[in-house]
This record gives sequence, structure tokens and C-alpha cells, in this order.
Amino acid sequence: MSNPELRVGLVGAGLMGSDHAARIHRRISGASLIAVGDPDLERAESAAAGIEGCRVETDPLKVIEASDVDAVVLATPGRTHEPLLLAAIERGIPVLCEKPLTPDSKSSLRVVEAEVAAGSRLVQVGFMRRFDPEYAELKRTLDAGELGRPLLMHCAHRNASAPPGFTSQMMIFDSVVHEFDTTRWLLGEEITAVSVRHPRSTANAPSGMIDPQLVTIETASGVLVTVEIFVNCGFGYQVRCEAVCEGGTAQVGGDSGMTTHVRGAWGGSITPDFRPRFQQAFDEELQRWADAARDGGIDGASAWDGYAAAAACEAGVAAQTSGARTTVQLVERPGLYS
Ligand code: ISE
Repeated sequence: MSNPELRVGLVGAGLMGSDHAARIHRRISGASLIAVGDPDLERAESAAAGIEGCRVETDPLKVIEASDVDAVVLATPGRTHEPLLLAAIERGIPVLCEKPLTPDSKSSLRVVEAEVAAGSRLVQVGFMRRFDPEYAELKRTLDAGELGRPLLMHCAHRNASAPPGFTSQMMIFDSVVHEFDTTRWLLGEEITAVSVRHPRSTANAPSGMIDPQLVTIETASGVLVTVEIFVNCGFGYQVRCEAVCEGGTAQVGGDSGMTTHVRGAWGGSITPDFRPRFQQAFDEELQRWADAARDGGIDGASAWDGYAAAAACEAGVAAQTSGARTTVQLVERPGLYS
């Protein structure tokens, strides 16, 4: 590594941001958190509390532009990302950007174009499932061709309950965005079309919300992927994926861990939300990002991946509204991402 210690600036001290602050401080080696920026001073102070030498700012740009900040973790809402990402690219420093890259494909493309103009990949999108041990094993198995050609994938993405203000559209661009990314990553190809159907809604959903929904994803080589997205399933957090290939199937996300046998019943527990379920993935993601950032680069989903996911989300939301199969529009992939 060229630099002994990566000096990280965190922008956004909400749920994910404060989680990452604690992670960098306690579990990541070769990196230290030196600044936290959030317009809400109290939140910034609470994320920085107990981290020696970590200062706080209310202007996020001050963190990105500080000469002692080597790399940035960006965990503000997606609609604020574009100018912050462009500022980091301008400074030539690596950024780990929580998903989404930006809220729509046009603004995501502007980030891609800025990177292309700068000539290096600096932006990594926080698609953490790529670092989950089970998903990584599925990827290795598919890549090795052990099961033959993939034909279908069946995914289920269930949240115990949706946060207040969560909408039917957000189920596509905030939740299914993960399946758009895992589909592209696992299969190594682009998504060409998206369709959305739905059964009657659960009585547990707020009025007007369509929950669950069934999303069908088509890929360039002809694989079909079904995604059940159910954000008020009530019983816990569950993310599953089964790949059906010519020579066999492989499934991840089956409940594992300790089982008990008590009072005439057997069973185990279900994680309540995505943070405990994907904790190992987040740790691995941050560690590998910090290792790559010390050399000025990234190690994970690129700005192109963020743009392609945004384009798939747009098609998904359009398909949800129209009820029609909707094709995904992508520009030609720049050489920087080949
Ligand atoms: C949330 O934003 C996430 O990223 C979680 O991983 C996902 O399961 C959830 O549905 C999203 O709202």
C-alpha cells in the first residue's frame, strides 16, 4: 500500500452513515475517520463521538474539499449525491457512495462522464450484497460453470415493515435496485427489460401501497429473473436467490444459524432488518474499499454499475405505472468500465 493509513471523511450521519462511522472506527484496519459532515450538527457530533481526532462540519463539501481527507464515504440521501460526487471526482479522491448513485439515469450518466473525463474509476456504489459470503459463493459457482448455463433466477426480498413515507415506487428504486445489481453482477450481463405485476395487497401495507409486487427482469442473453418484493411481510427480514441452471440449482439466503428444539417445536431466529443480515457484507465492503482507496482506487460496483441500476429502476417504475413490459435504455459502455 502506498499510504500507511487512509484518512476518511464521512458525509451523512444518518442510519447508514453512523453505522459506517462505528465500523470504520472499530472494525476496519488501515483507515481512520477524521471528519464527519452533516447539516444536522447534533447527528454529526453523535456519529463522531468517542472517535479521537474526528472533527465535525455542517457543510458536507468542507469534508470533501479538505486537503487532509484521502477518501470519502457518502451516506446522504441519493438526491444530494451528484454535486458531492462531482466534487470528489474533481479532487481525484475515491468515494464509497451508498446506493443509489443518483436518483435517475441522466444524473448518473453525468457522474460516469465526469469519471471518464478524469480518466479513473473513483466512485464505488455501496451494493453490499456483492460482499456477502453466500452471494460471493453463488457468483463463484456460476462463474466456474459448475451448474451449466443459468436459465432462471427466483428472488425474494422481504422487509418486516416499510419505514413511514415508503411508496410503491420506492419498492422498485430503493429495494429491487439490489436485485437489479445482483442480477447484472451474478450473470455478468446487462438487463434489457423489466415488467411488474402484483397480487392483491397485504392488509399490513399503508392504504394506497401496492405490496407485494412481482418484478420480472430480462437479461441480454435471455435469462429470466423473478423478484418478489414484499416490504410489509411482518415476520422479519429475508433475502433469497435461487439460480436455476442447465445442470442444477443453487440457492442463497436460506435461513441458517442455530436451531432450537423446545416445547414440542423446532426453529431459529430471523434477522429483523438489513443491517444485521448484511453486517459481514458491510464489513468486508468497507475493508476492501479502504484497501483499494489507499492505492487511489475502488473495489466493488462502479459508477457504470450505479448508472445501469438507475436505468433499470427507471424502466421498473415505468413498467409499474403502465403495466407494460418496458425496455431498459443504456448508452454505450465507455472503455473505462470494460
Ligand atoms: C433499504 O434501503 C436497503 O437498502 C435494504 O437493503 C433493502 O432490503 C430495503 O428494502 C431498502 O429499503
